[in-house]
Amino acid sequence: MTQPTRDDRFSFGLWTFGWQAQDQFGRATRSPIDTVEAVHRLSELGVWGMTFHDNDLFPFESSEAERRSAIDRLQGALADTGLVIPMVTTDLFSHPVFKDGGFTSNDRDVRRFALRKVLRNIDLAAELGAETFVMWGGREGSEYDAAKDIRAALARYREAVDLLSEYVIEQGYGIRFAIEPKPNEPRGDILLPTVGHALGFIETLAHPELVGLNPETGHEQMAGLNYTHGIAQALDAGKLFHIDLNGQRGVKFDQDLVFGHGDLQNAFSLVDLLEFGSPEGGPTYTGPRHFDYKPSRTEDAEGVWESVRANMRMYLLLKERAASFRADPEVQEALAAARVAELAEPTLAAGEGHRELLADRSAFEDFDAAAYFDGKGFGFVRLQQLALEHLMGAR
Ligand code: ASC
Ligand code: MN
Ligand code: MN
Ligand code: MN
Repeated sequence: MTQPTRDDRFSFGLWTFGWQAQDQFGRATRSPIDTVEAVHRLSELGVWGMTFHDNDLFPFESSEAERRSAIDRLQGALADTGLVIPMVTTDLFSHPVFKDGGFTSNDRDVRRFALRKVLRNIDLAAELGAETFVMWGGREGSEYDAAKDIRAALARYREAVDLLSEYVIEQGYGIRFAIEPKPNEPRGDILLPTVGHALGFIETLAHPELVGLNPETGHEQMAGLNYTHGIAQALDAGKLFHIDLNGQRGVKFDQDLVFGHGDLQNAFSLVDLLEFGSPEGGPTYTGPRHFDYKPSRTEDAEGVWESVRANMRMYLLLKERAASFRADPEVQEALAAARVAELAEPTLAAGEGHRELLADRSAFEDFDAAAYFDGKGFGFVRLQQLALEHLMGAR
């Protein structure tokens, strides 16, 4: 079960294993990886899909012929291996032109250029059969409050997403958009910093049905937030269109570690939610299991592929651990004692409204609130201990 297959729907960004490990303080430690070789390698490892930013596949400065030849080479490799391209995204952050953002640069000419770059890339996404188009606005933000009119920036963001939505509708593309929140880095403060901010923004759009989320594990955790909670709220809103799995250890720079190599407990609860969280104990999310991580700068070429394997193995191991947790009779008993399922029961009885509730003396006048002092504990610690024992393989 811990051997990945296509049915697991694992996908990787071309920029992940392809990262040459240049950072703020040091130059690259690895050679570039050829895209065609990478597709073959991924396929051998049991990977199902690959994703990319336009400029992961061909440089910003490419001529039309160079761009086409990169796309053709990729399509050849896809045809040879059966790998698919479930998601495409646009690089609106690397080139100097985007230093103050793409959709929300103060410079209107840059905003118009950014829109044209994305429209062109949407055509490519459609050509390759991608169903999801991710928008990570890494440069959409500011360092200085006086330098950015945030309300105007949000209006321009909305104008951009509305235009792109109209475009996919008019072209008849089967593409949906997924906004990826991140609180900071590379900007001091990034717009739409968390799942919650992005959910609020989506409701202001002209076509909210076409726009959902691509939450990344580490990005929520950089804000000190519980990623599993964020994913649950995205599911509640019907907005989990795509997912970026990786690892992060606390509130610090974006680590992009292997999935599970950061907050392991949170990774466990996440996999449990995705795979077994429906009321019937089945999956809550059936889209790609996409890894957006970076092989650490210390790794050489073999280490890179080892880290690709590690992401999938962590996911499958956590899926196994979550299944064993759920199957354990002692856990079921602890869940019942903790009354976890009781929360699914509506607070009001069928047909009951405020009048009936006000008339129910047992709900207030006769309710024994004092019983909760020195009694009526929930037993959550015992449940957590059992969860960790399963996570550790001790049960
Ligand atoms: C993306 C995405 C990110 C960023 C980052 C680029 O498309 O999901 O988190 O770009 O990986 O380095
Ligand atoms: Mn990240
Ligand atoms: Mn990401
Ligand atoms: Mn990333």
